Amino acid sequence: EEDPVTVLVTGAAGQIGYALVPMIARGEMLGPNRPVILHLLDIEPAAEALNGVKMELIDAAFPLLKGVVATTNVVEACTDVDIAIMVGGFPRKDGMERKDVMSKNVSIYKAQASALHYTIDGFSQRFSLLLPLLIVLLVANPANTNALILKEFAPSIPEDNITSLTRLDHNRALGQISEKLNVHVSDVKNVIIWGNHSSTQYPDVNHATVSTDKGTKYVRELVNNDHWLNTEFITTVQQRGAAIIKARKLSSALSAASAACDHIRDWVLGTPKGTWVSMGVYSDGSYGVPPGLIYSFPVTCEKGEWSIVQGLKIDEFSRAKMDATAEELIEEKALAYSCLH
Ligand code: NAX
Repeated sequence: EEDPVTVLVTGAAGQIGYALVPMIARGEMLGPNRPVILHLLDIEPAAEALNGVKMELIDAAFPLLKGVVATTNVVEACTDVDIAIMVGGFPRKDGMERKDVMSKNVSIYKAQASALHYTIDGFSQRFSLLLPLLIVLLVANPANTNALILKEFAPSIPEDNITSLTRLDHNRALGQISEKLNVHVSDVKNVIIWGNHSSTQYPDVNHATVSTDKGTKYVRELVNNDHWLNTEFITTVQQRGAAIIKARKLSSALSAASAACDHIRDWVLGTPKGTWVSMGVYSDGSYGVPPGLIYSFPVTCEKGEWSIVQGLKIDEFSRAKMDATAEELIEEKALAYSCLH
């Protein structure tokens, strides 16, 4: 049997957590042969609910689940973790200023970064694990900027090991194309989400393809409606989160959990040949994106390492949208840093 992997889920008593933990325990994230130990973290007011989640995990009798730690202690939760999925955060409430929400989340991610930072030492003795060092996925909003704060305060975690979730947006874009063309979603690939996980994100289909009986075709050629692709398609993907809230009176949860599994699975086990996915990663200046931001790029992954897909042609329309979402991230970063002082 393979070595177990320890996965931390923060905000585990919340709605995404509730959808995510059974997926992990069933092997949907790391495959059907990989045992997992779950560390579930939430805050004191949610302690009882968190314990209920633990009870249900036990009751589900998942064969791959080798242990569950449910705690409100950040240090206990972070100890000996291989994969950290950060879903816990402070939501924006009616009448709250953006700065107040940012300030709450900055202090949460500063504290959790420190806890993760101090557990890293323990990893030097561990050699037979799937992953050589902790990897982190930031889901809680503002996801890109929370990831940047975490990177800042966890200097023992290499910057390449800290990413944020835009896979939900990526999957939403695949879904819209599949619906439009009436093709299987698994035949659509290589859409891109550039930038921030917010309404300024740029869903780009210029390089996206569909596998058909007659070979691989470009999405632009098959849709044959540039106006739709340049307007309604983009806004539908950008506004999808709001549309779900309107319909469900609750924000996306099962699709967010599924996207988090996809993100980690592809990162750890690799992207299929010829396929890329979108991930929020630390910018190295590729495509003229300012370095020092966590920005969503097209990436391929192999053996637990991602690399940004290079050499894609960027037209003027795309350039403007990529720059606008970078601008927003620069502003968010400044706001986050102003909360630190
Ligand atoms: P919920 O409010 O249902 O759950 C959040 C949980 O986090 C709660 O149980 C809360 O007690 C806990 N929490 C708060 N502070 C904490 C702390 N300091 N440490 C540990 N736990 C803490 O929200 P849910 O719908 O599950 O969404 C979670 C986060 O994901 C939100 O920030 C949301 O905005 C974000 N999202 C991000 C997405 C993405 O694609 N990146 C999409 C879905 C989602 O909107």
